[in-house]
Amino acid sequence: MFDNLSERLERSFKILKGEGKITEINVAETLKDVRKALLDADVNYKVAKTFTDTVKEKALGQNVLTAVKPSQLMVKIVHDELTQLMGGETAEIDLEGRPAVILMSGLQGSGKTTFSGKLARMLKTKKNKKPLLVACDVYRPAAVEQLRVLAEQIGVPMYSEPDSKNPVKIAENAIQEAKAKGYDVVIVDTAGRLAVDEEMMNEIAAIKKAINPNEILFVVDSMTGQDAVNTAKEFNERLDFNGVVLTKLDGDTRGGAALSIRSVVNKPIKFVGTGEKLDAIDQFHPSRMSDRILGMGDIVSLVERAQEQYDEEEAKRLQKKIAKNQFDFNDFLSQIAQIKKMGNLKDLASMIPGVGKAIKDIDIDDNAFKSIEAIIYSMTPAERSNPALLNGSRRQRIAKGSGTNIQEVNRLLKQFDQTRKMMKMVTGSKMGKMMPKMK
Ligand SMILES: Nc1nc2c(ncn2[C@@H]2O[C@H](COP(=O)(O)OP(=O)(O)O)[C@@H](O)[C@H]2O)c(=O)[nH]1
Ligand SMILES: [Mg+2]
Repeated sequence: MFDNLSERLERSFKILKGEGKITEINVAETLKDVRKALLDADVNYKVAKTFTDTVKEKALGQNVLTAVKPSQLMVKIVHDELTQLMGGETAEIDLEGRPAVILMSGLQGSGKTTFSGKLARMLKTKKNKKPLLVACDVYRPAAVEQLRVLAEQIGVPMYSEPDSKNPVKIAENAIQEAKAKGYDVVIVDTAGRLAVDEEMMNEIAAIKKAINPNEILFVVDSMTGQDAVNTAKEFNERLDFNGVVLTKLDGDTRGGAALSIRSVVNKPIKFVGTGEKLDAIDQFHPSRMSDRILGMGDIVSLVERAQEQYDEEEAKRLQKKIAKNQFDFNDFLSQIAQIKKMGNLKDLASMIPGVGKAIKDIDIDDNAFKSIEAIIYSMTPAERSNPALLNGSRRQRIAKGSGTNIQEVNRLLKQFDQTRKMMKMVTGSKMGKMMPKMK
């Protein structure tokens, strides 16, 4: 996501490269480019104009006081303004009350049901909550079934009333059930229509009135660009929702919705969805998002995700082995398993500054590890724990057994050797403790 916008912005800043200072003229030129980049990314026209006006004012105002290069200064100002544009601070959701009630709203296909499942999972695993999922989409039996499957996957109970056609009543009953059984967050999934219509609005407004939720989240598909902003406006006028969930940011969305919604409806983006899997949910952090847009990567999110997935015990065990230089191929295998657990590799790699663009057109997936795994599996247990045994004839045998060739085996052994050396070097450093490096 945002690849195009990132590239365009980077090019705009180049105008200032080599310029000794910021002037009316070079700023105007840069910002004309920035504005075009924003418009092409589907940012609302007014939002783009206000944005560049503010940046201009700040850039010209700061010039006298600072010693940094104009291009660096511009990146900093644009970064800070993008962050402001997206709301500045991270917005939390309100989970007060027993139970706290969260109501989903949005068009059909925006990702409400999927997000309900993701949120329930996140609250359960990260906040130690006991959520109850509620199926209020009474028009499509398949929708209830979809929620049931998600609920089962994450081990969270679901409330539904197969014979009822009254979503208001279902929502009310679900809250009674939650009170009786001690669930502390009730997540109400509702029906959507393909376009905003009166009936849908009346229905969700009636649910709102009946259950008085802590949070109404408006779920919107970021791929719909300007339409996302318009739909947000209509829902907000009617429901006065509390926050926005931007889904499908993993697709090739141009990013305009993420950049415009906050300032058009004046409601914060609280979460983003970045995939179909249930762990593809991130809290929205405006500052990190601008890091990402400006190609600074998103190291903090990367580290957080790695921390979440990385097995502490396993890490400690590895630490010890590395320190004693006993890291072997069994450990290498378990490293690979850990990395695979962290999810889509390309997605992870793209959060590292500078890497995102470089790997844009390269396919990385779990298959990247296939031949490595095949080679290691073809080793005997003795060879795995003592790589020094691997002489020429053993290497030949392994190449044959794994369906690779001797070059690949040699390459892996060399990489393994380097990894070992590198690991020894980073041992003790913070990053090394958390996520031992692997090639
Ligand atoms: N790639 C991607 N697909 C998503 C995401 N969120 C939802 N989807 C998909 O979008 C489709 C519609 O989602 P659904 O939750 O059924 O939408 P609803 O009609 O609003 O309940 C499904 O195929 C989901 O798998 C996301 O963040 N990324
Ligand atoms: Mg649904």
